[in-house]
Amino acid sequence: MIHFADLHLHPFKEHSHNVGGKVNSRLEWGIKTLEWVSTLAYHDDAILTFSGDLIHDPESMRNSLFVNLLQAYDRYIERRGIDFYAISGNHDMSGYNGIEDRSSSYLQGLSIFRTFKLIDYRGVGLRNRANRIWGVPYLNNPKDTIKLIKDFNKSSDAGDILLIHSDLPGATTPMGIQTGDVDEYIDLAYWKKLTKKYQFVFAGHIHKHQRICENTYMIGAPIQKDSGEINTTPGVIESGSGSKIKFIPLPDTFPRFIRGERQNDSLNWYVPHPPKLTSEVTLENSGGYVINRKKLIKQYAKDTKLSSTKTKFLKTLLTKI
Ligand SMILES: [Mn+2]
Repeated sequence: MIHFADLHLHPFKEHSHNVGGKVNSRLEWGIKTLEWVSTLAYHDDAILTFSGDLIHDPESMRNSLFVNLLQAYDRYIERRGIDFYAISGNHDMSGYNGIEDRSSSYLQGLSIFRTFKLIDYRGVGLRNRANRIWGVPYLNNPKDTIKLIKDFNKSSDAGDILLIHSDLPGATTPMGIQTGDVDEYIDLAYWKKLTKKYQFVFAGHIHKHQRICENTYMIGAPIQKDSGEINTTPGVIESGSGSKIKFIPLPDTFPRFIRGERQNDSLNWYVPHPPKLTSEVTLENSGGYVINRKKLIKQYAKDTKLSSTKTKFLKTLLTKI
């Protein structure tokens, strides 16, 4: 089985650069990632699981995305007969999501495909397997998350698989921030106890691949979604019949974010270095407790090499108010 999450399909404008007359479209790369993932599953044992955030914008879907998604799903998954078990992430749902107050999800629409199984709030049997797979969609209130897993635990068996879209205790974000406990209710010890029945828990939401505890993995994004993920390795998880799993990184033929100026490279997405500040504004050099706005603007203009017209405009804006 191949497990992935957080594809965030979207016609992102930033970095969809035009190189030598050819547009490097980020939506196309997202679709190509879906093709890569489905090809892995096809050569594996034809089962895909998805832990939420297929689409990036929860409110609306661009025309080009709608067509691309349906065609790609049909071509790479439906016609290949790959079973696809999915849950909804916060980006797939347009409103507040609670057990008693459920939001609509884009993924409900994909249920027109024979291979697509939305498993939000339920467990289903896996074809040709003894075990079941259970789905915990993104829930706004962590109390609902606990309630749903406890409910699953009444009928789940040892060795089942759980999909979830949530922060998890002790997880680290792509920017290196530790999320800590998921509010007062879920610390790591509690999480281990709550999910001890499951052979694996595959989570989406945080775009950095990491192991949370013995059975629980944050899968990470299959392709970098923004420059904040510059230091992460995108990819998917492969599980076999045993208890071993393997992380499969996205091939180098796919783009990644790189810090610096664009080199002779039409593939990757370059992110300029932030301007270096030549000096810091302190209480001493800002003119006392009242910050000297003119001095600040002068320093800012120098540091960012701002044009004189823009500097003048900024000065008018910030000193006349
Ligand atoms: Mn998410």
